[in-house]
Amino acid sequence: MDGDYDRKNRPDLSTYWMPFTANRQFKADPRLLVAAAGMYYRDEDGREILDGTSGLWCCNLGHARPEIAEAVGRQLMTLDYAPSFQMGHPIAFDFTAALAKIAPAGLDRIFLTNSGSESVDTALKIALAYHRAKGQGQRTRLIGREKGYHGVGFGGISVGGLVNNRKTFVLLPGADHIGHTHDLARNAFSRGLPAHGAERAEDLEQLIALHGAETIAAVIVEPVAGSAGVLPPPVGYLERLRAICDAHGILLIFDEVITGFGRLGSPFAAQHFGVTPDLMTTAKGITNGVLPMGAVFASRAVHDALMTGPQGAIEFFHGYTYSGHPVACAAGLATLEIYRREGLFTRAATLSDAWEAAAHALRDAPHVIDVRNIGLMAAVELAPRPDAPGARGYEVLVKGLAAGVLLRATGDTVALSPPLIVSPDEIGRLFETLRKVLQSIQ
Ligand code: PXG
Ligand code: PLP
Repeated sequence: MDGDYDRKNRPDLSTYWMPFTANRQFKADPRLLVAAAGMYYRDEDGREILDGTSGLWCCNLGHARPEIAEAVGRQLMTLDYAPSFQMGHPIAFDFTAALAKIAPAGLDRIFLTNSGSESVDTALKIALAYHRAKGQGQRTRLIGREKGYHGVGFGGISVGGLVNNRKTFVLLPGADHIGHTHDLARNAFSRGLPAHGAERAEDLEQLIALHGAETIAAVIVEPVAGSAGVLPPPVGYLERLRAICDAHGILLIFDEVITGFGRLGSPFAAQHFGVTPDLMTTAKGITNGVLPMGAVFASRAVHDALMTGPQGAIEFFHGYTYSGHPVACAAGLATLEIYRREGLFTRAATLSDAWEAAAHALRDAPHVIDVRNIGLMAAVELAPRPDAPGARGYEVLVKGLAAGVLLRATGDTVALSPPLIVSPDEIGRLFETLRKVLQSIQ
């Protein structure tokens, strides 16, 4: 691991307004990562920290991959930036062609963005444009799900279902939500997909009865809810959502920002579950997290519906300065090549039995009220302290770092999603360390 950070030179922390962070608490007692390689981060004190979360669910190949660094360096010196509006450059086409090869059947028309949030807002806008192009411009309603996370754009928070991300802001008119599928009473300690809850998909029928299908443009769900604390879909649930959308002409969007790029043992969750959406949003693992990049995969039917009007007309008034950024495309191409060469799209499937066993071994650890797992994702849900919800989760994060593992805490749920290169030994160490941390806290 490179890096010659000296703690004595710690920067002034005051100018950086940090995202989704308790800024004052952090700056009083900061946690700084200064280098990374393979499965490990290094902190300010030179200690190695096992990456139990792929950074923020994005570094699926582990850290400091030389092939990616070399591809990025080469691209920077060949074509560092070029505009993508009414202009093109080859590597963006190469990259979408490579993405199309691993895409779910038929989802091979690909719009490039720079993040999951941008992918979500792009997909929602495509859905609206699609219906308008089909003469159904009254379909403007966008449906999300309780506990959903779809990034932080105004579209994404409108269909999102996490109250803290919504309540401060104004939201898109007409957005509505189906119910979440978190059901501890019936499903606690399920291994893989929970048995109960497919009937929650019928919430969509209720919204259709309430609003009229002819007002609804799209439904967006994460195939496995990630930020909410790893909620795999109940058996039969996604199939039912697909069927209801089909029956009513509603587009189905899978938000695969976390589940994409091998997390479940297939390139995408759509393939893992055998359910194909009309639009699919991705980011994160698309470049192994090393440069910002996102992609929206659209079906030919959706794409082709917009390819109308005069030849010289711009079909979709949307795009980002950095859509198809050549350097991010170079990182993405190198990333896809490593997934392919090392068989990492299916590695989560190979490891998932061992992963499941290690996760569920925590069933009897202190404070644990649920363990959930699928592919190489898991969550350990803790009973909240009656007076301080979230405090236990935060303490696990801090004590986990001190014990040498990076975990993710959302509220009192601890989430794990290591790089797909994780070894069986490291899986054991992740969960054993978590057990010791749980034993050490109140
Ligand atoms: N959709 C989904 C399903 C996501 O998980 C986004 C959209 C937004 O992506 P960007 O690239 O704009 O952040 C995400 C991102 C967490 C956590 O705490 C989850 C995400 C990001 C940061 C933290 O679990 N997911
Ligand atoms: N704001 C201003 C003033 C701009 O000129 C632009 C892009 O040209 C944007 C916002 C959007 O930036 P981006 O394309 O990077 O999303």
